[in-house]
Amino acid sequence: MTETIHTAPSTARQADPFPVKGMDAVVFAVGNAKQAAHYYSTAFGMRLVAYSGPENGSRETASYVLESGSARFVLTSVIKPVTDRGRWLADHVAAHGDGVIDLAIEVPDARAAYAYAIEHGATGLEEPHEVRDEHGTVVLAAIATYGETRHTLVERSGYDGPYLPGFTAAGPIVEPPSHRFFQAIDHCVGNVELGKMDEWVTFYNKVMGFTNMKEFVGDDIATEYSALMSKVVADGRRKVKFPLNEPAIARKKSQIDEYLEFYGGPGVQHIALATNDIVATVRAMRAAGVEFLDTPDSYYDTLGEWVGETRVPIEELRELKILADRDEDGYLLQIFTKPVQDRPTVFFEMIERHGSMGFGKGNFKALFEAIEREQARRGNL
Ligand code: TYF
Ligand code: FE
Repeated sequence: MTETIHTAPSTARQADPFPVKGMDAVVFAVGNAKQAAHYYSTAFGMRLVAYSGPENGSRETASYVLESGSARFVLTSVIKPVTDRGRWLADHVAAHGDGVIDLAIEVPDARAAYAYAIEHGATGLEEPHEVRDEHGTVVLAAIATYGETRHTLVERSGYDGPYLPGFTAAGPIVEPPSHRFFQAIDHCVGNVELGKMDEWVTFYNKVMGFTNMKEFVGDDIATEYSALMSKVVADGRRKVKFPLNEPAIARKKSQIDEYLEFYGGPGVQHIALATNDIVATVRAMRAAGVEFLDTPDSYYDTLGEWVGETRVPIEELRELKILADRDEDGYLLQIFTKPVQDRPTVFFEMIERHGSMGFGKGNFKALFEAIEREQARRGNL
């Protein structure tokens, strides 16, 4: 069951303790960034905009920056570890496989954000420091979050380079689609260990002043079919939304346990990407070879009765296996990819919102059953 809780600040006039502009980037450490950049270009319709590697002074790592609207991915690989940073990256890929190392957040004032976080109990990883080139100055700082994941705090203050100092502009790998597959990052989900979800919710409440969104999955629903518990934290203006999952003890092995086992600890589970045309996006991504979770036909037999009218006819949702959900604010359409690497770890969600601020709780049963069918195919259930 989902319940409603109210944790909004007591007065609307209260200043935002931790102002956030939005997600700056999702940074992945991967085994082969050159090939990953190709995948996100051809299969996700992203555009390569910047590069850092041996050709422009980075002898240890290669990084590719891809964009789709306001969404930015950075893909980094080690070429030859020399420094502690290079060895850490190589070890990270060895331990976790391809994964997210940084959910970078754009803030108006990185020094103030870092000071607030540290004062409220965060572990500092990088003190605020300026980096500059001919395009201007960026202030960076970083704090630790779950697992080996970090939040870099990025203050861009008018910087007009293609990404950060050290990166040079790069052309697209293939001609990007005329209509973007997605326009923004909607939310970024973390998996943490059994019993740790509330600790991480409290971490975001205290360290970043984030508040809880009303939708969450409790242990009653968890043991019935979902095998996970989930709560969502977000900044005051709902620019960044971070659901946090922990496994629940159910009859079967939780999908979250499977992730923790194969990732080797807590980390980012899925990135949801906001699209304004999920039908065209799913058609194009399927044509490019992206695999999505299957949804049984029976889901669509009763969908119309409870979800009502949506922009997309039910028959088209059925054909493409797109899920729909409705709440008091509106509806949403969503679909989930299968894991995008050999390890059953990171996956993506495509989401088209029409008023609903939720995460698709009406779909949890169908979704989690689909995930469990895949888990069984892998022999992990
Ligand atoms: O982000 C969310 O909360 C939804 C639902 O393993 C969800 O996308 C939760 C857990 C999960 C897959 C999806
Ligand atoms: Fe999601």
